[in-house]
Amino acid sequence: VQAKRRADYQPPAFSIATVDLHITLHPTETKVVSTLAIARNGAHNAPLVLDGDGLELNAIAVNGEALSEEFYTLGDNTLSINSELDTFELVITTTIAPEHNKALEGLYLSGGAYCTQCEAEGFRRITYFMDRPDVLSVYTVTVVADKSIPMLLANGNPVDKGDIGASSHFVKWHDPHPKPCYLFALVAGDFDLLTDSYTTSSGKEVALELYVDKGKKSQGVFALESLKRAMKWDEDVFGLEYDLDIYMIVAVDFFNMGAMENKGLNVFNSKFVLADQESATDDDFFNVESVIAHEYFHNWTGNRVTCRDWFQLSLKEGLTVFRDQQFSADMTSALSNRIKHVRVMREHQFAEDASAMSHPIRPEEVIEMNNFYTVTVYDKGAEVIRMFHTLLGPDGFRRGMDEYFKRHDGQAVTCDDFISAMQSATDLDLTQFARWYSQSGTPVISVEHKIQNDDNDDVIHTFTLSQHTPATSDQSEKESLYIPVNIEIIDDEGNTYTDNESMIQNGMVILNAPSMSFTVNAENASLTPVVLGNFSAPAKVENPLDTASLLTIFKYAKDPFNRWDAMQTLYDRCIKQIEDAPGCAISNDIWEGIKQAIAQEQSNLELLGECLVTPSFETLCQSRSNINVSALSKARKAFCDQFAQALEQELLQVFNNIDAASYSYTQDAVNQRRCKNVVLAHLARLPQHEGAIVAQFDAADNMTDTLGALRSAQHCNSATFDTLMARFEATWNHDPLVLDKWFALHATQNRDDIFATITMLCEHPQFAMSNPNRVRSVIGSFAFYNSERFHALDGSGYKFVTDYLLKLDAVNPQVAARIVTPLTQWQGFANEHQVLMKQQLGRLLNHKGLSKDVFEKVSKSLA
Ligand code: B3K
Ligand code: ZN
Repeated sequence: VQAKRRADYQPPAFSIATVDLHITLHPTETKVVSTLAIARNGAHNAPLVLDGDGLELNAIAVNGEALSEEFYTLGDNTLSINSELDTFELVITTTIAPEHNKALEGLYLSGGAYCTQCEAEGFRRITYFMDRPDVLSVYTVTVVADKSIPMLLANGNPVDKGDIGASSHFVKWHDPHPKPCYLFALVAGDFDLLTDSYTTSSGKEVALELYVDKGKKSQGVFALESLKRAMKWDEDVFGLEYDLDIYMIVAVDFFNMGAMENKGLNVFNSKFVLADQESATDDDFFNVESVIAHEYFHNWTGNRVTCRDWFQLSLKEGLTVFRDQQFSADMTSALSNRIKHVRVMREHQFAEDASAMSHPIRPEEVIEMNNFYTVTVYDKGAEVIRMFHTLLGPDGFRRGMDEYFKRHDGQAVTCDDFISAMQSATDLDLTQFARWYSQSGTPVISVEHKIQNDDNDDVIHTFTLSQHTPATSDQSEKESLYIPVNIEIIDDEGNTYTDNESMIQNGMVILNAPSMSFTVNAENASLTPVVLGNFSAPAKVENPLDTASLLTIFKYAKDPFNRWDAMQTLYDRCIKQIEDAPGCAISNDIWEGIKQAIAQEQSNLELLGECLVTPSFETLCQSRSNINVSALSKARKAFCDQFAQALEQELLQVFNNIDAASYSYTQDAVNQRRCKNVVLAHLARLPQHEGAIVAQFDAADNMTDTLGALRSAQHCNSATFDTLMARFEATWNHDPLVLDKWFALHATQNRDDIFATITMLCEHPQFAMSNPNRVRSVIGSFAFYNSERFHALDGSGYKFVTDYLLKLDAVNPQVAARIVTPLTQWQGFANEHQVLMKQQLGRLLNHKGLSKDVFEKVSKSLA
């Protein structure tokens, strides 16, 4: 298996101005006739090399004449055309079998509907083509199918339709915008259709169409409203308007990822479209709105300006994630969004950077591109864009974006092109900043605080910030990064201090050397440095503060993120204390401090709710090494139990004070439900509150509260949990998307018969290995979130997942390669764990016929 390297990029030897596809759909014999206008780029005599995968080649013609065999070579995954012509028309006819396509890449059947997924390299599974993002063409697509399939969709605008004989029909589509083939899409099926329209700021009317499974129309309303909000927001904030007459979204049940931004024809995992009060949680609503927006925003950041090669993926993904985050913050709340994204960074991205899969947001080397749709490229990529935004300010950032579109509209470009557009909008020198694109790993910012008396007996506080990025598996040498660090210096009465050197500008210092210092004069005051406000850089912080200082930060810091984070650090410390001395009791001072914090935030349920969440097991792992899973889990559990006992009255009071106004999906109502359910999960650790859980389950008129009750019941005795779960299943058995929540709750239970349970789940009538959502809910939830059972020291969890992956890999390598992730991240765990994990990785590596997706991750992890 050969890796590709970023450094080896070569511009395409040919261009393809137009693509005319004529596709006659059939489950096992779909015929694809592709007519390409080919032109040689420059003077050379290399053959035209086209990519192809799993295609049956039927015919090739050049300029209307069948091409005889001596003029082409058919390789395993290529078709090379040897022509001396500089321009010619190439017609290629191939046959494919969508029904047999279980990898869900290329053209496949999803519950009776045809649909496509071409990013990253799926177009080569439809026809021979230069399957790379820097070949841009204008597409005309004719879709032909039996009349039993009424809706035939492709990119762009419909330009013709009609009957073919008595039983077939066709629709012809034209997309005037040149695009790379990864943005091609075709959908054909029988759907319910929701329609609407949107008038752009320049007065253009756009038809909006949302296609959902029959009977699900009412569950599509929220998605369509979200789309309109996203269209408006992109006009308001970035001056970007939609550019076709029609925008279509199709929801399908079988999908490897969240959604896909195909030009004018987004294809979505139905999980990110369908939502209503009864079946969707507040998180589901949030995700629908944010994914709808994300794919819409790609129309400019991704489609109009696309990537030159796949190493540049963060060019569109990091930027588009940042844009959807800003949108969500504007639609909902900045604080809870920030906390949500920081949790993703700490739980998943930091873990990736600490593993053998560590890579910069612009990777250097790739075997299977689908493996690089990662939290690093996406979420750390978005953090890097956020730093541009922080450094340039909203206006500077907008100027940079305007310049980016002015320079590159209609082009396939690189991350360096983006940086250079941003550079044109600022006097800051971004040269060092650009290292964020090439350097992997999580920088650690250490804070040192020294107190001295000077000659005049003034008290001088010296604060030193230093940065250090530990070596990663892909890079041993690290350089200093350019890090914007939001900072406040406060005393224990909440007064703010300025520094003598004016290093702090607008609440921020720039740490661009191994270390930097500044001083503050303060008489009779104990000062606390409050560092990395709003998570101003994707870094870890080591700031040796005592408990009192953490509580001071909670009380007085201006930055609400820091206030939340101080509580997280406090909890982490307490858990550490119990790890070091199992059985020890957390001191009363701390409980008193937390009680005061709760009292202070009675009216701010948003912050209060988040502050009452204890750090997840996965987050705790990131500040530890040599982890014994059972010891850490036990310590976390012991802390949570003490928490519930010590704070029972305060928690109850919060719970009872939140009055259940009638259901609405508004930020206030979301904050209330969130806070109430967080509190309920704490109370669930005390047997006397079991009644409250059952009562909430009985009374709930929305999925957030139903699921909140079920999650809490995970802490109750198993009979109660089982009863509620059985009731839930009876209600939702018909709806697999809702049942996914039930699957996940079962799979994350810490119980002795967990494997019997999972085996039963896999035999459930609604479960299918061919459906990625189901597999993620059962096997993914177990591997990622059932830490105690997955990491059991008899090796049973690792083996169970491996056994499953061996089967899954033959069906859907992309999903298998995602779920193998926790097994590959053995680095932080104690040796007993490591040995067992590597044993199973070894089994995978030795497996005959292993996909290159899984091979890439497993071989790196064992290297
Ligand atoms: N661009 C797609 C992801 C494609 C995944 C390919 N394996 C979704 C998105 O980020 O918007
Ligand atoms: Zn995206």
